[in-house]
Amino acid sequence: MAEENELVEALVQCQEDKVRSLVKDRIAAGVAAAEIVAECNCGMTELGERFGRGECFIPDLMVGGMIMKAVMADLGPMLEKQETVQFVETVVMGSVQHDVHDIGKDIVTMMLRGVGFDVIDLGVDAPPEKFVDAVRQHQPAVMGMSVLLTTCYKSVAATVDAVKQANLRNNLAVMVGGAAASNLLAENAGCDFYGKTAVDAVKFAGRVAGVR
Ligand code: B12
Repeated sequence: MAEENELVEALVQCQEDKVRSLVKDRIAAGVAAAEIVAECNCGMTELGERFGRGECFIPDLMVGGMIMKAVMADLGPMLEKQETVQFVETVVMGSVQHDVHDIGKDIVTMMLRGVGFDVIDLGVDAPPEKFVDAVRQHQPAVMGMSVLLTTCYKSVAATVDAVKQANLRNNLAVMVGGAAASNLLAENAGCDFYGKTAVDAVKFAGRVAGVR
């Protein structure tokens, strides 16, 4: 197997020790954290595809998720420590209602904090009212939603609608991402931006804050 696929395959096979040792090698070799995250993401996507084909089961996804969290703990200092410009802007971030996937949302949160945003993390399964309350209280420049389940499309639309109903949509940039998100979802649900990766989230928030 080619060296660049070893990490992906180790993650798919849920080999925690091997994954962490390969990640440590990459960190030592100076590979950027975002690149390591992207490689791990390929492994998680492949794990999900195997689950979709009935080749592995929920416990495998859970173990994969736990390994990914351990990797994030190893990468944390790199994700959180970049050339920091202290922004004054706030971002409200959460996984939408009925969705408990949090790994991608946490990576986005860490990377935004890394470039100086104040991120209010609403956690997982966050109902529209929780987003509305946070936007009202913290007046963020950006609201970000993470969605991994296609069954949660309506949660994305309901969250944007609730924010509009509360008259909080003006001056708020809304972004959506996660494995189930797309440009089409963003458009249909009334979001301003769809981002494929955490780096896209950081670039969009930076543009909104007027720094990129
Ligand atoms: C691990 C995992 C789990 C774990 C989650 C652990 C955790 N703490 O998060 C557990 C076991 C809990 C789980 C449960 C379920 N899961 Co699951 N899971 C996965 C898996 C394999 C990996 C997800 C992951 O962490 N990826 C790695 C992270 C880094 O990627 P990411 O979240 O996409 O984030 C990146 C980008 O998308 C982006 N991003 C993320 N959020 C945002 C937000 C913004 C604003 C922006 C700009 C960018 C952005 O940045 C990140 C880094 O670049 C996926 C497969 C996949 N393709 O995603 C299935 C998957 C999402 N799960 C799936 C399913 C079906 C389920 C269950 C319904 C299974 C069941 N029968 O119970 C439950 C649902 C639970 C619920 N109510 O939410 C399906 C969804 C299918 C669909 N079309 O809806 C998938 C796609 C697997 C599959 N192919 O069938 N799951």
